[in-house]
Amino acid sequence: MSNEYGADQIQILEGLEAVRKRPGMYIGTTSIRGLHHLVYEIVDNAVDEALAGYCDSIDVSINPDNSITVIDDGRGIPVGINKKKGVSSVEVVFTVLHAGGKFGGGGYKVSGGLHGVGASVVNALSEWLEVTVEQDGKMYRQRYNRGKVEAPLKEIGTTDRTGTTVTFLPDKEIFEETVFEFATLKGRLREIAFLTKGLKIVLHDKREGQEQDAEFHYEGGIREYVQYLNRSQVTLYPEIIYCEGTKGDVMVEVAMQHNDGYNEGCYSFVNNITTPEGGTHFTGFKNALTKTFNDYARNMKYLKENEENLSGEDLREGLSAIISIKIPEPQFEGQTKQKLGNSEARTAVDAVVSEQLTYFLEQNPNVGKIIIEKAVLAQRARDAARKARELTRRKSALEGMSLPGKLADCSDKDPKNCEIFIVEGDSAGGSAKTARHRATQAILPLRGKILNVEKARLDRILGNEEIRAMITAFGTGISDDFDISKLRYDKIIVMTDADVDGAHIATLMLTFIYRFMPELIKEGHVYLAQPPLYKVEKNKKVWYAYSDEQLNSIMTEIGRDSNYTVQRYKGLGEMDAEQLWDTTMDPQTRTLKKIAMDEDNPAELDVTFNVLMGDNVEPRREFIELNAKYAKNIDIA
Ligand code: TSJ
Repeated sequence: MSNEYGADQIQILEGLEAVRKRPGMYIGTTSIRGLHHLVYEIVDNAVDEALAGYCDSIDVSINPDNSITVIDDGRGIPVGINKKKGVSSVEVVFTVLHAGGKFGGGGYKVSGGLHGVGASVVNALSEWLEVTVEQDGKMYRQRYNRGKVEAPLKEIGTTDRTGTTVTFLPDKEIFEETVFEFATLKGRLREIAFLTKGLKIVLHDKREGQEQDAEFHYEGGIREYVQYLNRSQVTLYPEIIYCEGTKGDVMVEVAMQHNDGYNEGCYSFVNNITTPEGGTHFTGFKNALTKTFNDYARNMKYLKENEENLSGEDLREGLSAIISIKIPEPQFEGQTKQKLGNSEARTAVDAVVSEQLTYFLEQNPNVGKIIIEKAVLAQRARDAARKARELTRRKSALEGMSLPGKLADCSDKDPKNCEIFIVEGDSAGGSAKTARHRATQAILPLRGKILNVEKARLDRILGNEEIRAMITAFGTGISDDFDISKLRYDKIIVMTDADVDGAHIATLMLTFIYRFMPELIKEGHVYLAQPPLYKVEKNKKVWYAYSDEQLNSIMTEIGRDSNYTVQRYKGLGEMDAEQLWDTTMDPQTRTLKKIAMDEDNPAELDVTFNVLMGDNVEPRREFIELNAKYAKNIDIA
């Protein structure tokens, strides 16, 4: 029977052609984020097999040619002929849009939201893709090129295992970038492993010279996730509060624990996908938490009748929590389609958390007391902060936003042309003021180490002079008052010494920006300046080296035996204005690192900052990792 050019096949080709024409409609973006989404999409299919109870382990490899291989030990995609389409179910999965999991029977298909668009989308956007199925002692294989079938699924041998293996090479015609980042994949795979208790996920980087592996396997699931979030914090009690239950079609799982810090670290997920904007499930959690703790505080007489209720914010100060639900048909709302809309999710989470948290508090009154005491302190501090803030707001309104005295502002009034250098130390600030291009470059020198915002409450943070100087210079306001349209500079460039202290100061500044103005980072306005480490001179010619490797190659170039000098820069202050301009500030020749963040894994980034700034860790090594992960070299020249 040969119906290769039947109506179905023509429709399929048109479908995949549409994906190639408008990839953004299917994966959101063709940037590196979209590239990583291809991996998540394939992995999600294997995770569904794990959720159905048939798969224990998933193995992901970045191959030397930058293709990706995903292997699971599930049942294998069904190989039989699909009656409706007249081809194998495997071929249906890879060629029909939205086909994933809709064949066969039973099973609890939960992929949704941004992912779950189907393996066919990955296929359409890959130069080639190869699938191998091992099932009932036999091995089957099929290959595709840019979504087009090479030949029908073929039996190629025997096997004693079962599972599915998919290898694909993202299409260079489609993606702006085709080099995968190990750290990004690692972060998301760790997250999936936390959210899917018992599932083992291994990641291999097989690219030459950067071979490495990571393995994730959490029998405790989201309980271990909360421990991980609090790993560099001082926790207020050893227990992880855990609630689990199903209401109607909604499966609810919540884990939480307070630390002695001031940040709220609550992350919600729907079908394993992060919902940074929350939604009904998160609202249900917050409602249950606030009501249960207030009822408890009144019953236990921690709150007197004339005292105000504790607010949700007070109760969530220092709280690390994971809210994970599984729902058959998630509805996403809002501009970015990241906010859950299903009202049954709110009632389900509210019911499960209210019931089980009440029970937990009855069983653990000592924990209840600690949490209420923390919230009462938070309530008092919040009142003080509100007053401090109103004061600064009124002040800035009265003074018409007077700029900080130390700021050497630029003269150009169009923010698009302007940049501000936040400079460590008064002496480097002085050189920078001399060196700068006055029309477009502003300089704000900061004295010494700025306040660590991870270790202070809002009232103290807003009382800090260096921080207030940054807030007024940027012009945007902070937190709820933040307004990006008021940004006074297109680029905010943090310029510190190229040593451990400088890295620490840069991290303090980035932490402040991240906590109070995260949109600046999301929108790509924040950069790190890259001062040189060495100056090499020979016969009045000068070279600058920004790394040890670069120094080595310069030395090789000029010959080590000849007459030269090498100067190691210890700080910005050792450069005169001209050198600072030439090496670090001149837009024509400098290199900047843009600070970026992985929006698919906000929890990881939050935790990176509190690990960096916490007491328990030596920050330098992690800071270098942070740079490697979130900062990209961009040459402006
Ligand atoms: F979709 C895919 F190709 F991207 C993909 C699917 C990739 C990988 C790595 C794994 C999988 C996959 C699919 N693993 N396991 C499955 N399972 C099924 O497709 C399956 C097997 C049996 C039955 C059944 O009802 O008997 C149903 C399903 C959905």
